[in-house]
Order: sequence, then structure tokens, then C-alpha cells
Amino acid sequence: MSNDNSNQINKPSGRGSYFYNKKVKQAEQDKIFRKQYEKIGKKTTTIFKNCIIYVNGHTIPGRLQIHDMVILNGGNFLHHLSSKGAATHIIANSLPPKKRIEFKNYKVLKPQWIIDCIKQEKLLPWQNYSILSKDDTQQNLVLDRSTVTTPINNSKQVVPNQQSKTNAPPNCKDPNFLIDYFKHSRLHHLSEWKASLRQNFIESYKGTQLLPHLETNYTILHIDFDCFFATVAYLFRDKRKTPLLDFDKDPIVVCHGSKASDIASCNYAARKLGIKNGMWVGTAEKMLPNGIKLTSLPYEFENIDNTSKTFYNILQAVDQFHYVLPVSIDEAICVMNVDAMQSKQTLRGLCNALRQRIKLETGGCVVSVGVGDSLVLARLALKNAKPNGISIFDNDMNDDQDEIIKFWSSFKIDDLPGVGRSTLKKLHEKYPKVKTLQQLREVVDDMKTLKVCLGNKLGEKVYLAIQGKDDDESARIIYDPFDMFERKSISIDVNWGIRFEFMGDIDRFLDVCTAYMVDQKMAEYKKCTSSITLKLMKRCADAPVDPMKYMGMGRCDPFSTTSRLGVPTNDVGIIATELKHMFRTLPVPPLELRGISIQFNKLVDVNDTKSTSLKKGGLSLLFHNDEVTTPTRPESNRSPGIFSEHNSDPHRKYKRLRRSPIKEKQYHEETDPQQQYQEQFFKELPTQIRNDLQHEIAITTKIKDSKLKRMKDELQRREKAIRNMNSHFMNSDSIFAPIKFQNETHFKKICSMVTDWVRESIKNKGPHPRDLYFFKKYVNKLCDSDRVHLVLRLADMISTILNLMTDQFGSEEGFAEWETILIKFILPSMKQNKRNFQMERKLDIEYDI
Ligand code: DCP
Ligand code: MG
Ligand code: MG
Repeated sequence: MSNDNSNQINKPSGRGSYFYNKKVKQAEQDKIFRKQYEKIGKKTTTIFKNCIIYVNGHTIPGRLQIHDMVILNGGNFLHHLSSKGAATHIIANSLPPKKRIEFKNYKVLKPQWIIDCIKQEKLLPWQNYSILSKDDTQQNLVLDRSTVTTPINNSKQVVPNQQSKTNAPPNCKDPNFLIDYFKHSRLHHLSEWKASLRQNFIESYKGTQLLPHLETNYTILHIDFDCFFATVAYLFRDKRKTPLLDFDKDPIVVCHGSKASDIASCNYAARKLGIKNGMWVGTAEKMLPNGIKLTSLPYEFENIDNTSKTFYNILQAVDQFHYVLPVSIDEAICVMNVDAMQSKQTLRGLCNALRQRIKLETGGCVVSVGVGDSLVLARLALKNAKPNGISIFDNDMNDDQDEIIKFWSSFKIDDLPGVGRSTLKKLHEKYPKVKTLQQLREVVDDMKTLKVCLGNKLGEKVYLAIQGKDDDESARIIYDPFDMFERKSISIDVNWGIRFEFMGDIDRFLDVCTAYMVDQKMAEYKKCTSSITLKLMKRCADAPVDPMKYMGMGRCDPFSTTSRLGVPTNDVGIIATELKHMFRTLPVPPLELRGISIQFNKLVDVNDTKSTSLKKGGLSLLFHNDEVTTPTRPESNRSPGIFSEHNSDPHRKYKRLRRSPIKEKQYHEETDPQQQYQEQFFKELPTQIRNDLQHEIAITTKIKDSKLKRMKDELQRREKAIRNMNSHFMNSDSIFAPIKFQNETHFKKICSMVTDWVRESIKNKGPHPRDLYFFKKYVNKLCDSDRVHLVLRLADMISTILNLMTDQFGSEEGFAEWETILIKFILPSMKQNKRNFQMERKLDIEYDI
């Protein structure tokens, strides 16, 4: 399998691309393989779900057997180790000393781990199978600052943070850290779920007709679970621990456990006491009346996911719904034609049936439903309906003024979607007495006033909302959901557990992040990126080193930078190197780093990037002599020509005259005293500093030499070429389109290029036939497009060179050849080629030809 080189032939764009393609292909093969085994009744499990396993060297059982075991038990098998961080577990029988150092931060395990995991049908702790000696691990622990209470405290006593009762001490240097972090991060789960719901929507509604943009033609059902995480956590709790818990009476929260953790969701019994989602557990505890205890339950991510799937399945089965638009894991907007369901009664009937069904099929989870004839009304109605209810409010249906006033009076101003703290403040300043939406409706008589107060966009949005109508931007979800749901960026955000000391560890972490984002996320969505944003959170100068929340970010200053690659890519190496470079441009020392977020923007489909992506056949040049094919006549025994279709680099001219780069390097190494001095300097440094410094130099060199750097240079060249082309036109209706010669359109520059070429080749054997072929092509084009005067100038120039060089080189073979070219080709071309009457006249009069 490792000798499969068919891809190499198809995509010769470089090693990175080759391995990437190979990896994708192998992953696909592995999938098929698993399915085939499933079909013939082989047992499969998900023990190794989320594990990326690589086998290093000779093992017992062998590589192929381990491969089968991993694949059949839900793992990913890495056939090629592009970077150490790409694997979560490395399986090896033993490691040579050099590799021991190289892999010291990784989980290198005996093959027995795989066997035992399968035997016991669960993922066993890796520590018992590590083949790295205790000393290696010990050394890592000493460096691992995250287990020490304060960084300044150097005392030998290693005290885990008291608040970490429920959290295993994290180690951001562990290659598994990212995956572990994601496993526990609710925000990561929420964003992943949302993305996959959107993707499912796009796939399942493909081909569905878009809804026309007409006002009040639809009925919207906004459906949302009541205290979702809390309900699921309650239903799936360990009943032995809390046998008497009453969901309706006892305050319950879902959090990670410590006082300093956030409440993701609390039940309505807790809300009655003033506890809210997003509050800290410590704050919530202070709100409890005497004798009442707060029960905190852990996250039930898998059950949340399953409950949500049941919910969406039920909704998608309803025929009257034109769309079921996903808002989040616990919330959907169902759109239906008014005609399909006219009366309030029928609507209520539908809502009730849905609520019952959802409760039944999810084992007790309750949804509330808001119904309206616009998104904003449905959302407000949902607020009214909560908890455990239905509220229907439709502009068309309500003739009862009292009911209308009652409805609008039940909302505060910031209940309106899009109204946050700062908007609220502006509205308060303008209308100090207004508290409810009904009052706002009474005082605002035109849109203009609100536009002045809040700005055009928000002013319009708020004005329409208090009339129960949607603005265009909000309504996009109904009229153009596909565009709205299309994946526009891929990001990760690590805001917990980040405690680094050395740049090298951060580089490795960036490698892991990139591998995850590219190999898993971008590959999943089949995208490439051309813009990367790196955002770093740096501890505020006056913020405590260890914040209240265990391993949290605490107060931070954000720093961010964006790199536009210009060309879309999905090359892990390029992106990782660029991120390392970007990190170094931001003023955040490793010790002060508290959070990292990476975003890939400007995503394009891999399939759309054939000509531009680095992966697919390398950079395509903007200018190449597309109609030129290399002449097929046999090459003479001369060295290759200096001009080519792609030869755009002026320094590549006369390459054959230069010393070869390898020789140049050897020469440099042998005699450069600066280098010798540097080596000596390195030898005298303490090991740790030397390692850091060498790493830093290696990375900076890599950044400098990266494909991206070359790519950027190439882009610069293209931009220059475009500028060059534009400046060639006198104005847009100029009759002269530029003619290129070796990617140059500027005639003066072409002259100087040709001068150099003639001078050099006169001294030798004359021009190379390939070069001459391109030159003739250019001359012919000039003649054919009424630019004979330029050919004349070229002829003039070559003739002057010949005159000047007669004495010295008159007897050279090259000299004679140029004379022939001038007399037999250039001069006749001016007469023979197609040209119009005007040109004839011009030549007659001005040049006397
Ligand atoms: N969630 C979260 N963090 C956020 C927002 C949401 O963890 N910043 C999770 C917890 C919620 C779930 O998403 O349970 C759904 O969010 P909702 O806003 O719908 O909140 P609830 O369902 O908990 O309460 P409500 O009854 O108000 O809908
Ligand atoms: Mg909810
Ligand atoms: Mg919700």
C-alpha cells in the first residue's frame, strides 16, 4: 500500500499534497473496509473513537493486525506520520534513545494496550502501557507548570488546585489536550452541533424551492426545549446518588462542578430563586434560601445529542412544515404556509401534538412553542410560552386591542432580538420612561427617529420589530437559508487550560490545532482556506496569574492578526508554519498566554480550487504563453534555453552561466567564519537554552523558506504583472492590448532583457533554439498587431549591439547567427506579416520601409 504512486503521478504538486491525498484515500479505504467487515458479521465497536493511532516500527502483533483492530473498533489509523502531533497514540514495541527524546511528550504505548482495550471493551488508561521510562515522564511533570499552584512558587510541594476536584489536572503540552478539551467544552459542542445541523439542512433540503420574499404569508413556529441541558442531565443522572431529587421543586444546575464554573443550564425551580443560565455556581449558591441545597449535575453530551436528534426527526416528519430551520441543538424554526393551517385552534392542536410527542419520545423533555406570522413575533411568543406552554400571536388574527396591548406589555425592551446592553442604554437616554415594548410602540411614531437614535440598520430593525415585522437581514433565514447556513469559516477556540512556558510547546500545540482543523474539519467539509486569523488572549498586566476559575483565562487583553494567503490551501504544513509566524508577530510571551483561537475564513470548495490551490497541481501562473507549445524539433547538444513559458524570474536568466547552488552552499559552509563562530557559540550554551534557540532558528528559517512565503512572492509578482498590464493601456479604450514576452509587457524592460540575451549569446554559440522560438513568436505577434515600429526598434537595437561587438566577437559563431536572425528573420518579418493600410502608410512615411 505504501508504494501506491498513482496519486503521485496525478498530482505532482509536492510532497505535502501527495501525503494529504494519500491520507484521505486511505481513510476512505478504511471506512469501506469497516463496512465490509460489518456486513459479514464481524464485531465492531467504538472503543477507539476519537483516537488517531500510528504504529512505529516493527510491532507484535504486526502493523496490519493493529490496523484491523483499530479500524474495527472505531479508531482512525494513521498510515503516515506527517507530524508527531497528528497521532493521539503511537504504538511501538520499543524506541531507540534518539526517538525517546523526540517522542518524550507523546503517548507511546505497547501494542498490548490495543489488545487489552478490545478485551475489556473500553479505553484503558494509557499510562500503564507507556514505553517511555518513568524518568522521561518525571521530567515532563517537572516542566508541567499546570500541576503547580503558582508559577512563582518553586517549592517542591506540588499541590493541585483545590478547585480542580472534578477536573483531572490538564496539560496543554499533551498532544491529546485539544481533543480532551473539546470533549469537555460545552461551547465547542454547541458550535459543532450547530454546524452539523446546518450542514444536514443543506443536504436534506437540496433541490427544495426557495420561498418567495412576500410579507405575512407564512406562519412560524419557534420551538425550544425548556432548560435543555438541565432536563437531560436530570433524566440521565445517576439515580443512586440523588434518588429523591425533584425536578419541579429542587434547584438543579448543569456545570463542571466547582464554585468557579459557569452554569450552562438551570431548571425553572432554580430560576424562581433568581438563578440564571451563565451565572457562576458560587453566585448561585449565595441566592439559596436557608436549608435549600443546589444540586449540580454533570454534562450529558451524548444524551443531549440523541435527544436533539429525536426532536429534529419529529419536526422533519411534519408535512405542513416547508422548512425546519435549525437554530441550535435545542431550538428550531418551523416555517409553514398560512393556507396549510388557518385557525388558531388548529395551530394550537398541532403545537400540543408536537409537544406531547417530543416529551414522550425523548423520555420527558419539554418544549415550549411560540407561534407568529413573523420571526420576531414567534420568538416573542416563545418567551411568553416558557416554560412548558404555547403562545400564539399573529398580527392578522388579533383584532382584540386588549389582547394586543397585553401581549406587547409583557416584554421588556431588551426582550427584542438584537437589543443588547448598549442599544438599551441609547433607548433609555432617548425615552427615559419607557420600560415595556407596548410603551415603546406608543412613543415611537416613525422609523426615522429610531434610525437617528440607533443608526440606520438597527433603527429599522427595531422599528419593524415593534410592528411585529422582520427586517430583511433577519428574514434571510427564511428566504435564503442555504446561503446563510453555508459554512463560511472553521474555527477553534481554546479558552481553558492554556499554560505554556516555552515557544517550542506552543509550536507543537499549533501543529496539533492545525492538524485537527485541516485534517478533520476542512477535510470533512471539503474546503480550503485563503485567510487565517489568530487571536490570542494575554493575561492583563494587573490580573492574577491564577484566576478564580481553575485554569481559566481570567481577565485578558485580546491580540489578533489575520493573514491573507491569497491562494486557497489545505496544506497542514503551510498553515501551521504561517500560524507560528503569526504568533511571533503578536506581543504575547508564552507565560502570559491564556487563550488561543484560530479561524479559517474565505473557505472555498476543494473542487473549485483546481487551478489555484497549492494542493492541486501547484500555483498556476497568471501569464503563460497558453498557445505556445514547446517546439518538438530535436534539441541540440546545447544547454537548455533560458526563456520558457513560465520563466518569469529575471534572475533565472543565464542560469546556465552560474555556479550550481549546491556548490555555492558547500563553499559557504567550508569557509564562512560567521557560521563557525555561531556553532561554537551554540556549543557553549546550556542545553535547555540551546534547544530553545535552535528550535526558534529552525522555525524562523522554515517560515522564511515556507511555501507560503514563495506563494506570497508569486502573488506579488502577479499583482505587479496586472499593474504592468493596466499601465500599458493609455485608457480603457486603447486599441493596443499588451503583448507579453516572458511575462513582461513593458517594452523597455523587454528591450533590456533582449539586449542582455543577445550580448551573452553572441559570446557563445548563439541563442538557444527554444529561446529563439519564443522570441520569434513575440516578434510575429508585434507585427500582426500593428506594432511594427516596436520590431523596428528591436532590429535597431540588435544591429547596434552587433556593431559594437564586431571587433571583439565578430568571429564567434554566435555573432554570425545573430546577423542571420536580423537579416533573415527580423527585417523580413516587418514586411511579410499581416498589416493594414494605415500601418503601411505609417511605415512608408515615418520609417521609410
Ligand atoms: N448553552 C450553553 N451556553 C450558552 C448557551 C446555551 O451551555 N451560552 C446550552 C445550555 C442550554 C442549551 O444550550 O441548556 C440551550 O440553550 P437555551 O438558551 O435554550 O437555554 P435552556 O434550554 O437551558 O433554557 P430555556 O428554557 O430558557 O430555553
Ligand atoms: Mg432552551
Ligand atoms: Mg435554545
